[in-house]
Amino acid sequence: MNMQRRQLTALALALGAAPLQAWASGPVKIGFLVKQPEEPWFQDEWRFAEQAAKDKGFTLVKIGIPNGERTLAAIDNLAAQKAAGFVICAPDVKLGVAIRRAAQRHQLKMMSVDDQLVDGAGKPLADVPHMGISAYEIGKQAGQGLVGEMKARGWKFEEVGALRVAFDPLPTARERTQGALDALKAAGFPAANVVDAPQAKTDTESAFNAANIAFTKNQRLKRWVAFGMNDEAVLGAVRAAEGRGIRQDAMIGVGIGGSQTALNEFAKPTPTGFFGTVLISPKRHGYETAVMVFEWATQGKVPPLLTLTSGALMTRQNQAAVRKQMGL
Ligand code: FCA
Repeated sequence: MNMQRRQLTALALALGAAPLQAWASGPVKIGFLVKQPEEPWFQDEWRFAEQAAKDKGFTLVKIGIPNGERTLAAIDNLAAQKAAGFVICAPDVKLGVAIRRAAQRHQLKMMSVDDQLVDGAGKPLADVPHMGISAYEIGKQAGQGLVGEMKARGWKFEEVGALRVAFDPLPTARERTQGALDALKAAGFPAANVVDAPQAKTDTESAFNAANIAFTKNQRLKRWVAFGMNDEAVLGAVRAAEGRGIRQDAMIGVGIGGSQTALNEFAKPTPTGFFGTVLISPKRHGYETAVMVFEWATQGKVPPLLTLTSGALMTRQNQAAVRKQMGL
């Protein structure tokens, strides 16, 4: 190789190794992809991610990804815009390998939020940094909330039905409801009174439909508690119960989330069967993940592989104090 060629080769290598960002003009772009942009939780996450973008000086690209096709298209779109990376809550965690492959192909930094991606065998993609909730613990807190209120009302466990609004294909959903169930059982609640209501999708309407079927099949029980993966699940159960004349005095629902879905219920002039929720932090999930991907792309700071966040039981009564504690 002559001198000139050697120099050219060295130059090419140096350019190839430069961060992608060197090629792009303008501020760094970070994507934030969520499966259900209409859900208040995800709107809150986006809002806090926007805050991070403002504070750190990057541009946030928000994309709703309701299905697999849209997910892969969104990643291509980010690459075409010369984004540096993205945060993702996928519509189906089993898309994990395809999503990771797409990110690698485009050399995009990627981190998952809320729902941890899995491989073909259902094993978490442990090499993809993830921030999620401590699902089982938070589920337990929901269950303990139900137990506490049943006791406060002097309900006999034997006369109460426990509706588990279930979305078992999603590991975090399964762990959350398992935690709630275990808390009920630990308090002496009879396993025979637990009724499953599997929802087809993770929205209020699907939970409503699932709960309706379960109530129809179990008309002997006149008092109910309800729990599920999020506030939307529990709200669906509460609305279905109301439709059958099971009102606030005969229903205790405790959700998970604490976003607008729950706050709207607490703001109603008369209490509904939506007794409480375990407040989790869209601020941490939105703000911190966006910053982590930004710093990874620009400073090479790799995010922790697994961050699990905690929650706090919030009711109509203590909502202001609990939200404040969580920095909301
Ligand atoms: C999942 C749920 C959301 C929220 C989030 C933390 O993605 O679908 O409702 O609970 O986890």
